[in-house]
Amino acid sequence: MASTVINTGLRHNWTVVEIETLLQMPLLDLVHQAQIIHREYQDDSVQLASLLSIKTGGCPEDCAYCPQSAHYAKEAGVAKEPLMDVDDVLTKARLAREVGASRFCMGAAWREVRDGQDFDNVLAMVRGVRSLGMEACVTLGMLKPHQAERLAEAGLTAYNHNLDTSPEFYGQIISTRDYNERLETLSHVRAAGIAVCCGGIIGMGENTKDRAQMLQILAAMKPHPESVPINALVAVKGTPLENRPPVDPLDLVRMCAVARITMPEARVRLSAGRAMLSREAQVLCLMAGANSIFYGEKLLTTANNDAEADRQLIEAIGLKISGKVEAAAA
Ligand code: SAM
Ligand code: DTB
Ligand code: SF4
Repeated sequence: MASTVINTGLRHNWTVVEIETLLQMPLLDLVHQAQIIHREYQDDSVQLASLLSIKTGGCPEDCAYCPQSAHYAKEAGVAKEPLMDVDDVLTKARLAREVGASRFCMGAAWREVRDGQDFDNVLAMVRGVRSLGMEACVTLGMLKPHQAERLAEAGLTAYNHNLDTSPEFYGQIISTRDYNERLETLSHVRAAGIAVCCGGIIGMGENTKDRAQMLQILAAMKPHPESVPINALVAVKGTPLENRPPVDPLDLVRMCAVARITMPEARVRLSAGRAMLSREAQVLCLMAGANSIFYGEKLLTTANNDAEADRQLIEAIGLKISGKVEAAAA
Protein backbone atom coordinates (compact mmCIF):
# COMPACT_ATOMS: atom_id res chain seq x y z
CA MET A 1 0.00 0.00 0.00
CA ALA A 2 1.32 3.45 -0.87
CA SER A 3 2.57 5.47 2.04
CA THR A 4 2.95 9.18 1.33
CA VAL A 5 5.73 10.77 3.35
CA ILE A 6 4.46 13.84 5.11
CA ASN A 7 6.65 16.55 6.57
CA THR A 8 5.27 16.50 10.06
CA GLY A 9 6.58 17.43 13.51
CA LEU A 10 5.62 20.60 15.33
CA ARG A 11 5.04 23.01 12.47
CA HIS A 12 3.26 26.33 12.26
CA ASN A 13 3.73 26.82 8.52
CA TRP A 14 1.18 24.39 7.11
CA THR A 15 -0.36 25.68 3.91
CA VAL A 16 -4.04 25.41 3.02
CA VAL A 17 -3.08 23.30 -0.01
CA GLU A 18 -1.07 20.87 2.14
CA ILE A 19 -3.96 20.52 4.58
CA GLU A 20 -6.49 20.10 1.79
CA THR A 21 -4.28 17.35 0.36
CA LEU A 22 -4.23 15.64 3.76
CA LEU A 23 -8.01 15.87 4.08
CA GLN A 24 -8.38 14.15 0.70
CA MET A 25 -5.81 11.39 1.18
CA PRO A 26 -6.87 7.75 0.96
CA LEU A 27 -8.48 7.26 4.35
CA LEU A 28 -6.31 4.41 5.57
CA ASP A 29 -3.10 6.20 4.61
CA LEU A 30 -4.33 9.28 6.46
CA VAL A 31 -5.26 7.35 9.59
CA HIS A 32 -1.91 5.57 9.46
CA GLN A 33 -0.01 8.87 9.35
CA ALA A 34 -2.13 10.27 12.15
CA GLN A 35 -1.46 7.17 14.27
CA ILE A 36 2.29 7.58 13.84
CA ILE A 37 2.06 11.14 15.16
CA HIS A 38 -0.42 10.17 17.85
CA ARG A 39 1.88 7.46 19.20
CA GLU A 40 4.84 9.83 19.18
CA TYR A 41 3.16 12.73 20.98
CA GLN A 42 0.23 11.30 22.95
CA ASP A 43 -0.48 8.39 25.28
CA ASP A 44 -3.28 5.81 25.34
CA SER A 45 -5.66 7.94 27.37
CA VAL A 46 -9.01 9.51 26.61
CA GLN A 47 -10.07 12.50 28.65
CA LEU A 48 -13.68 12.63 29.75
CA ALA A 49 -14.92 16.22 29.78
CA SER A 50 -18.30 17.03 31.22
CA LEU A 51 -20.26 19.92 29.77
CA LEU A 52 -22.85 22.11 31.48
CA SER A 53 -24.88 25.02 30.15
CA ILE A 54 -24.63 27.46 33.05
CA LYS A 55 -26.62 30.13 31.24
CA THR A 56 -28.97 28.90 28.57
CA GLY A 57 -30.70 30.66 25.68
CA GLY A 58 -31.56 34.22 24.71
CA CYS A 59 -28.22 34.91 23.02
CA PRO A 60 -28.22 38.05 20.84
CA GLU A 61 -25.89 36.49 18.24
CA ASP A 62 -27.36 34.84 15.14
CA CYS A 63 -25.11 31.77 14.70
CA ALA A 64 -27.11 29.69 12.22
CA TYR A 65 -26.31 26.39 13.94
CA CYS A 66 -27.25 27.43 17.44
CA PRO A 67 -30.55 26.71 19.18
CA GLN A 68 -29.61 29.20 21.91
CA SER A 69 -29.76 32.21 19.62
CA ALA A 70 -32.65 34.54 20.51
CA HIS A 71 -33.22 34.90 16.75
CA TYR A 72 -34.54 31.33 16.54
CA ALA A 73 -35.81 30.93 20.10
CA LYS A 74 -39.46 30.47 19.17
CA GLU A 75 -38.79 27.85 16.50
CA ALA A 76 -36.01 26.05 18.38
CA GLY A 77 -37.88 26.12 21.67
CA VAL A 78 -34.93 27.00 23.91
CA ALA A 79 -36.06 29.42 26.59
CA LYS A 80 -33.85 32.13 28.07
CA GLU A 81 -32.71 31.26 31.57
CA PRO A 82 -30.67 33.13 34.15
CA LEU A 83 -27.16 32.13 35.20
CA MET A 84 -27.23 29.03 37.38
CA ASP A 85 -26.39 29.21 41.09
CA VAL A 86 -22.76 28.57 41.95
CA ASP A 87 -23.63 25.74 44.35
CA ASP A 88 -25.81 23.94 41.79
CA VAL A 89 -23.00 24.09 39.26
CA LEU A 90 -20.50 22.70 41.75
CA THR A 91 -22.87 19.87 42.65
CA LYS A 92 -22.95 18.93 38.95
CA ALA A 93 -19.16 19.14 38.78
CA ARG A 94 -18.81 16.82 41.79
CA LEU A 95 -21.20 14.30 40.21
CA ALA A 96 -19.25 14.43 36.96
CA ARG A 97 -16.01 13.82 38.85
CA GLU A 98 -17.52 10.83 40.62
CA VAL A 99 -18.17 9.12 37.29
CA GLY A 100 -14.71 9.80 35.89
CA ALA A 101 -14.69 13.26 34.30
CA SER A 102 -11.48 15.20 34.90
CA ARG A 103 -12.47 18.32 33.02
CA PHE A 104 -15.58 20.40 33.65
CA CYS A 105 -16.66 22.76 30.85
CA MET A 106 -19.21 25.48 31.40
CA GLY A 107 -20.97 27.30 28.58
CA ALA A 108 -22.91 30.55 28.63
CA ALA A 109 -25.11 31.83 25.81
CA TRP A 110 -23.55 35.29 25.90
CA ARG A 111 -22.25 37.41 23.07
CA GLU A 112 -19.60 38.73 25.43
CA VAL A 113 -18.72 38.86 29.09
CA ARG A 114 -19.98 41.84 31.07
CA ASP A 115 -18.38 42.81 34.36
CA GLY A 116 -20.74 42.42 37.29
CA GLN A 117 -22.38 39.88 39.56
CA ASP A 118 -22.83 37.22 36.88
CA PHE A 119 -19.17 37.31 35.92
CA ASP A 120 -18.16 37.27 39.60
CA ASN A 121 -20.29 34.15 40.00
CA VAL A 122 -18.63 32.49 37.01
CA LEU A 123 -15.27 33.22 38.64
CA ALA A 124 -16.55 31.51 41.80
CA MET A 125 -17.61 28.50 39.69
CA VAL A 126 -14.12 28.32 38.19
CA ARG A 127 -12.49 28.46 41.63
CA GLY A 128 -14.90 25.79 42.90
CA VAL A 129 -14.25 23.41 40.00
CA ARG A 130 -10.49 23.83 40.41
CA SER A 131 -10.75 23.12 44.11
CA LEU A 132 -12.37 19.79 43.21
CA GLY A 133 -9.13 18.90 41.48
CA MET A 134 -10.68 19.12 38.02
CA GLU A 135 -9.65 21.13 34.99
CA ALA A 136 -12.03 24.04 34.41
CA CYS A 137 -12.95 25.36 30.97
CA VAL A 138 -15.49 28.05 30.18
CA THR A 139 -16.97 29.43 26.99
CA LEU A 140 -18.59 32.80 27.56
CA GLY A 141 -18.31 34.61 24.21
CA MET A 142 -16.00 37.56 23.66
CA LEU A 143 -13.62 38.70 26.38
CA LYS A 144 -11.68 41.86 27.12
CA PRO A 145 -8.08 41.56 28.34
CA HIS A 146 -8.90 42.37 31.99
CA GLN A 147 -11.63 39.70 32.01
CA ALA A 148 -9.20 37.10 30.68
CA GLU A 149 -6.82 38.10 33.47
CA ARG A 150 -9.51 37.67 36.10
CA LEU A 151 -10.32 34.23 34.74
CA ALA A 152 -6.63 33.34 34.89
CA GLU A 153 -6.45 34.53 38.52
CA ALA A 154 -9.43 32.33 39.36
CA GLY A 155 -7.39 29.38 38.09
CA LEU A 156 -9.17 28.75 34.78
CA THR A 157 -7.46 25.95 32.85
CA ALA A 158 -8.77 26.73 29.37
CA TYR A 159 -11.08 29.07 27.49
CA ASN A 160 -13.19 27.66 24.65
CA HIS A 161 -13.80 29.98 21.73
CA ASN A 162 -14.26 28.28 18.37
CA LEU A 163 -13.40 29.60 14.93
CA ASP A 164 -16.16 27.28 13.70
CA THR A 165 -15.22 27.47 9.99
CA SER A 166 -13.15 29.40 7.43
CA PRO A 167 -13.15 33.20 7.30
CA GLU A 168 -14.81 33.00 3.86
CA PHE A 169 -17.69 30.81 4.94
CA TYR A 170 -18.12 32.49 8.33
CA GLY A 171 -20.29 35.30 6.94
CA GLN A 172 -22.87 32.76 5.74
CA ILE A 173 -23.23 31.38 9.26
CA ILE A 174 -22.96 34.42 11.53
CA SER A 175 -23.69 38.08 10.74
CA THR A 176 -23.54 39.60 14.22
CA ARG A 177 -19.76 39.42 14.71
CA ASP A 178 -16.73 38.90 12.53
CA TYR A 179 -13.86 36.47 12.40
CA ASN A 180 -11.36 39.02 13.66
CA GLU A 181 -13.31 39.50 16.86
CA ARG A 182 -12.92 35.76 17.49
CA LEU A 183 -9.18 35.97 16.90
CA GLU A 184 -8.90 38.98 19.22
CA THR A 185 -10.57 37.18 22.11
CA LEU A 186 -8.25 34.22 21.54
CA SER A 187 -5.24 36.51 21.74
CA HIS A 188 -6.48 37.93 25.07
CA VAL A 189 -6.88 34.38 26.39
CA ARG A 190 -3.37 33.48 25.32
CA ALA A 191 -1.90 36.71 26.72
CA ALA A 192 -3.48 35.97 30.12
CA GLY A 193 -1.72 32.59 30.19
CA ILE A 194 -4.89 30.51 29.84
CA ALA A 195 -4.83 27.43 27.58
CA VAL A 196 -6.72 27.88 24.34
CA CYS A 197 -9.54 25.53 23.38
CA CYS A 198 -10.46 26.30 19.79
CA GLY A 199 -11.94 24.25 17.00
CA GLY A 200 -14.89 24.14 14.69
CA ILE A 201 -17.95 22.51 13.21
CA ILE A 202 -18.30 20.47 10.04
CA GLY A 203 -21.54 19.80 8.20
CA MET A 204 -22.78 23.39 7.84
CA GLY A 205 -22.45 23.40 4.02
CA GLU A 206 -18.75 24.32 3.94
CA ASN A 207 -16.38 22.69 1.45
CA THR A 208 -13.08 20.89 1.98
CA LYS A 209 -11.13 24.11 1.40
CA ASP A 210 -13.10 25.82 4.20
CA ARG A 211 -12.21 22.97 6.53
CA ALA A 212 -8.58 23.18 5.48
CA GLN A 213 -8.50 26.93 5.98
CA MET A 214 -9.85 26.65 9.48
CA LEU A 215 -7.27 23.99 10.38
CA GLN A 216 -4.51 26.07 8.78
CA ILE A 217 -5.39 29.08 10.95
CA LEU A 218 -5.40 26.91 14.07
CA ALA A 219 -2.12 25.23 13.14
CA ALA A 220 -0.48 28.60 12.46
CA MET A 221 -1.11 29.71 16.04
CA LYS A 222 2.02 29.85 18.21
CA PRO A 223 1.72 27.84 20.32
CA HIS A 224 -0.97 25.60 18.86
CA PRO A 225 -4.24 25.50 20.80
CA GLU A 226 -3.87 22.99 23.63
CA SER A 227 -7.37 21.73 22.88
CA VAL A 228 -9.15 21.38 19.54
CA PRO A 229 -12.84 20.42 19.58
CA ILE A 230 -14.12 18.90 16.36
CA ASN A 231 -17.91 19.21 16.23
CA ALA A 232 -20.30 17.73 13.69
CA LEU A 233 -23.35 19.91 13.25
CA VAL A 234 -26.28 18.87 15.40
CA ALA A 235 -29.02 20.07 13.06
CA VAL A 236 -31.52 21.37 15.58
CA LYS A 237 -35.10 21.89 14.45
CA GLY A 238 -35.97 25.57 14.28
CA THR A 239 -32.43 26.75 13.43
CA PRO A 240 -31.57 27.88 9.88
CA LEU A 241 -29.41 24.76 9.45
CA GLU A 242 -32.13 22.32 10.51
CA ASN A 243 -32.23 20.66 7.10
CA ARG A 244 -28.53 20.10 6.61
CA PRO A 245 -27.89 16.45 5.77
CA PRO A 246 -26.01 14.50 8.45
CA VAL A 247 -22.23 14.58 8.35
CA ASP A 248 -20.48 11.53 6.89
CA PRO A 249 -18.78 10.00 9.94
CA LEU A 250 -15.68 9.38 7.80
CA ASP A 251 -15.36 13.16 7.36
CA LEU A 252 -15.12 13.44 11.14
CA VAL A 253 -12.40 10.79 11.08
CA ARG A 254 -10.54 12.87 8.50
CA MET A 255 -10.87 16.04 10.57
CA CYS A 256 -9.58 14.29 13.70
CA ALA A 257 -6.65 12.84 11.75
CA VAL A 258 -5.64 16.13 10.19
CA ALA A 259 -6.00 18.00 13.48
CA ARG A 260 -3.71 15.37 15.03
CA ILE A 261 -1.13 15.58 12.24
CA THR A 262 -1.03 19.37 12.16
CA MET A 263 -1.27 19.92 15.95
CA PRO A 264 0.52 16.91 17.44
CA GLU A 265 0.46 18.08 21.06
CA ALA A 266 -3.17 19.18 21.19
CA ARG A 267 -5.96 17.28 22.84
CA VAL A 268 -8.32 16.64 19.94
CA ARG A 269 -11.87 16.46 21.21
CA LEU A 270 -14.53 14.48 19.40
CA SER A 271 -17.33 16.83 20.39
CA ALA A 272 -20.90 17.52 19.22
CA GLY A 273 -22.47 14.99 16.87
CA ARG A 274 -20.95 11.93 18.54
CA ALA A 275 -24.44 10.65 19.35
CA MET A 276 -24.99 9.92 15.67
CA LEU A 277 -21.83 7.83 15.37
CA SER A 278 -21.67 4.06 15.67
CA ARG A 279 -19.20 2.62 18.17
CA GLU A 280 -16.99 1.70 15.24
CA ALA A 281 -17.00 5.22 13.81
CA GLN A 282 -16.04 6.56 17.24
CA VAL A 283 -13.19 4.06 17.42
CA LEU A 284 -11.95 5.24 14.02
CA CYS A 285 -11.96 8.84 15.32
CA LEU A 286 -9.98 7.75 18.39
CA MET A 287 -7.58 5.86 16.15
CA ALA A 288 -7.19 8.93 13.96
CA GLY A 289 -6.12 11.09 16.87
CA ALA A 290 -9.11 12.15 18.94
CA ASN A 291 -8.34 11.69 22.63
CA SER A 292 -11.19 13.34 24.46
CA ILE A 293 -14.96 13.12 24.40
CA PHE A 294 -17.78 15.06 26.00
CA TYR A 295 -19.15 12.80 28.64
CA GLY A 296 -22.56 12.91 30.26
CA GLU A 297 -26.15 12.87 29.14
CA LYS A 298 -26.21 16.36 27.66
CA LEU A 299 -24.00 18.68 25.67
CA LEU A 300 -25.36 22.20 26.19
CA THR A 301 -28.97 21.83 25.04
CA THR A 302 -28.88 18.61 22.99
CA ALA A 303 -28.53 14.95 23.94
CA ASN A 304 -25.15 13.26 24.23
CA ASN A 305 -24.14 9.60 24.35
CA ASP A 306 -24.89 7.35 27.30
CA ALA A 307 -22.12 7.63 29.92
CA GLU A 308 -22.05 3.94 30.78
CA ALA A 309 -21.79 3.02 27.08
CA ASP A 310 -18.88 5.46 26.74
CA ARG A 311 -16.99 3.91 29.65
CA GLN A 312 -17.61 0.43 28.23
CA LEU A 313 -16.37 1.45 24.81
CA ILE A 314 -13.13 2.87 26.23
CA GLU A 315 -12.60 -0.30 28.20
CA ALA A 316 -13.48 -2.56 25.26
CA ILE A 317 -10.75 -1.04 23.12
CA GLY A 318 -8.17 -0.98 25.90
CA LEU A 319 -7.73 2.75 26.31
CA LYS A 320 -7.43 4.47 29.69
CA ILE A 321 -9.49 7.25 31.17
CA SER A 322 -7.15 10.18 31.59
CA GLY A 323 -6.56 11.96 34.90
CA LYS A 324 -9.36 10.24 36.75
CA VAL A 325 -9.69 12.37 39.88
CA GLU A 326 -9.82 10.38 43.10
CA ALA A 327 -12.96 11.13 45.08
CA ALA A 328 -10.81 11.90 48.14
CA ALA A 329 -9.24 14.94 46.43
CA ALA A 330 -11.76 17.38 47.88
N1 SAM B 1 -21.66 31.83 23.24
C1 SAM B 1 -20.35 31.34 23.27
C2 SAM B 1 -19.69 31.27 21.93
O1 SAM B 1 -20.37 31.15 20.92
O2 SAM B 1 -18.46 31.33 21.89
C3 SAM B 1 -20.24 30.00 23.96
C4 SAM B 1 -21.27 28.92 23.74
S1 SAM B 1 -21.41 28.26 22.08
C5 SAM B 1 -22.84 27.26 22.23
C6 SAM B 1 -20.01 27.16 21.96
C7 SAM B 1 -19.78 26.41 20.66
O3 SAM B 1 -20.72 25.35 20.56
C8 SAM B 1 -19.95 27.14 19.36
O4 SAM B 1 -18.84 27.90 19.02
C9 SAM B 1 -20.13 26.00 18.37
O5 SAM B 1 -18.87 25.62 17.86
C10 SAM B 1 -20.72 24.89 19.22
N2 SAM B 1 -22.11 24.58 18.82
C11 SAM B 1 -23.22 25.28 19.14
N3 SAM B 1 -24.32 24.73 18.59
C12 SAM B 1 -23.89 23.65 17.89
C13 SAM B 1 -24.55 22.69 17.09
N4 SAM B 1 -25.87 22.74 16.88
N5 SAM B 1 -23.82 21.71 16.53
C14 SAM B 1 -22.48 21.66 16.73
N6 SAM B 1 -21.80 22.56 17.46
C15 SAM B 1 -22.48 23.56 18.03
C1 DTB C 1 -17.54 22.81 21.61
O1 DTB C 1 -16.73 22.95 20.69
N1 DTB C 1 -18.60 22.04 21.57
C2 DTB C 1 -19.38 22.13 22.80
C3 DTB C 1 -18.46 23.02 23.68
N2 DTB C 1 -17.42 23.40 22.78
C4 DTB C 1 -19.02 24.17 24.39
C5 DTB C 1 -20.75 22.63 22.57
C6 DTB C 1 -21.58 21.74 21.67
C7 DTB C 1 -22.98 22.24 21.63
C8 DTB C 1 -23.88 21.37 20.81
C9 DTB C 1 -25.26 21.90 20.74
C10 DTB C 1 -25.99 21.97 22.04
O2 DTB C 1 -26.02 20.98 22.81
O3 DTB C 1 -26.62 23.00 22.30
FE1 SF4 D 1 -25.03 30.19 20.32
FE2 SF4 D 1 -22.65 31.08 21.24
FE3 SF4 D 1 -23.65 31.90 18.85
FE4 SF4 D 1 -24.77 32.69 21.14
S1 SF4 D 1 -22.70 33.18 20.43
S2 SF4 D 1 -25.85 32.03 19.30
S3 SF4 D 1 -24.58 30.84 22.39
S4 SF4 D 1 -23.01 29.84 19.43
